[in-house]
Amino acid sequence: MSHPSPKITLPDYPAELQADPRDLPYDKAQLTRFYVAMKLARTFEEKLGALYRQGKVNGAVYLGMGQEATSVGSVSALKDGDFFTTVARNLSAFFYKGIEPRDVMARWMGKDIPPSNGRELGLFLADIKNFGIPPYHNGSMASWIPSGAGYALAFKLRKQPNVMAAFTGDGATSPGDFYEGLNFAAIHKLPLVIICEVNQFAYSTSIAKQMPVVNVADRAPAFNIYAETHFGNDLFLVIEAAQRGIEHARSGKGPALIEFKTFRQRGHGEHDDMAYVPEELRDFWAERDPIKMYREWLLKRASFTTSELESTETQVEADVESAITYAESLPMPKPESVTERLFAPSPHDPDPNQAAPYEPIDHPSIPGLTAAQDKSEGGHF
Ligand SMILES: Cc1ncc(C[n+]2csc(CCOP(=O)(O)OP(=O)(O)O)c2C)c(N)n1
Ligand SMILES: [Mg+2]
Repeated sequence: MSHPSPKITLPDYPAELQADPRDLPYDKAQLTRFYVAMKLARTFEEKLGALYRQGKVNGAVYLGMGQEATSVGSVSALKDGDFFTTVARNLSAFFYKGIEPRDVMARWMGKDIPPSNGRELGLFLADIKNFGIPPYHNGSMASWIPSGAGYALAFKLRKQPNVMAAFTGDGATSPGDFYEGLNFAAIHKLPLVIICEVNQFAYSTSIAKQMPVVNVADRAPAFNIYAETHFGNDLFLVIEAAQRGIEHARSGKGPALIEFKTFRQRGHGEHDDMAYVPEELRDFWAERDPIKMYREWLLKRASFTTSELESTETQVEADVESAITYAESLPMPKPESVTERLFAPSPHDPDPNQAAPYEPIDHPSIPGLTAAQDKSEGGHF
């Protein structure tokens, strides 16, 4: 089936990073950390897509290729004790924070490791204690905005100087949860930061077909909140904008909505061939690939050498290969354990050592209908 390309207007984004290294507070180790997180996610996802096609990954696979700068730049602006929630396309944020590739790979393969023991997709990672990632939602689009507002409310009530950063897609700014959550956060001036990754599509629906405004930030006046819009493939622009939004929220002035224009380089999931995405749009964003741009900047402006970057890339590939070997070596969960650990224990759970609270009723006081009383004609409604 052919898909006629709609007429599109391409934005005027440069194909190279603009920052002057002399103005930046980052040493070589930090610049390398940004690169490793982005490159590791890209390499991992390329392999993950291949494993999916080989039938080695359970369920659907969703990738964040093309959005690495928005993820890494935004989480790099968080401080100790801040929380963040991600959706499907923020693997590079996990790697920046130090989550091990082998643990992520084992989850994608449904292996029997904690904390979920094969019970959820690799992308739904949660680890508050080590990484500040709370278990955020049930997969329903934008539900993480009201639950994010809840975490932000907890910070405020505890007088804790932290923020809750919620990554969200462009499509997720249309459902009702987005409005209710942001409205509540705005009224109570909660430290909630929405990092909106506008990757041009929600499934196969383009932005123009699901938003009556051009920018997500154009929705902000409805909540009277702070908002900015930027090109999201320039790592340093992302970092600066995220820092402003995060510090705004931290200072008690209420939520911030930081919008980054970027591109989903793959389909919604790996089952989607993205045939509906015009060639012109793909080419435009391929030239502005965030990792390609950052790599060129490191070489041209930050005095990294090709051999330094190549050895980093070799190491990244080796790390992904060992993650796969490790994940493949792990056992699958035992089938008989399928009903275990579905719910966390509650203080209201009945005590299994006590007698049942109600005895079974052997002689109910309401008698059954006699044949003459029964008008049901044998049927049931
Ligand atoms: C309430 C609800 N409706 C529909 C879906 C199915 N769904 C999952 S992701 C998605 C599109 C998300 O688009 P966007 O927010 O732009 O994020 P992206 O996938 O582009 O990162 C849809 C419609 C859902 N999860 N929840
Ligand atoms: Mg989207």
